[in-house]
Amino acid sequence: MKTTAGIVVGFVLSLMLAFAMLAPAGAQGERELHAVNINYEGNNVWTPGTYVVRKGEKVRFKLFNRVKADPNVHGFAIDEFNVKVDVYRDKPETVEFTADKAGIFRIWCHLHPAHLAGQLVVLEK
Ligand SMILES: [Cu+2]
Repeated sequence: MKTTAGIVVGFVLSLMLAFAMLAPAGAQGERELHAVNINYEGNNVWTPGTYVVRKGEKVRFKLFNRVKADPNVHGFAIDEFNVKVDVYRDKPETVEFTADKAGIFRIWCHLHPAHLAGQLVVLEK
């Protein structure tokens, strides 16, 4: 029961963060997002789990690995945009790409595919 409540709270927080992330567009056509890898009740996840951008935007992800347990590196990959970055603990990385197609795209750890996946939502406009 406690775990279920925790998952619900985590999900709601992820949604809130995802919508918060949509608001602060930077320069015209650019969007900066932050993704943090954490261990939540034994699961490694990128949080927030869902990110929302608009088609055509230049997207800049700043990536932080805050997991204290080994391994000390986790992957951040979005296959459809040729994103594949190894992110070491406490060594932030940045990746940029143009969201040139709309849809829902999986974000995953290419180093440990069992880790929970997130998603990038690219709105048509
Ligand atoms: Cu991983």
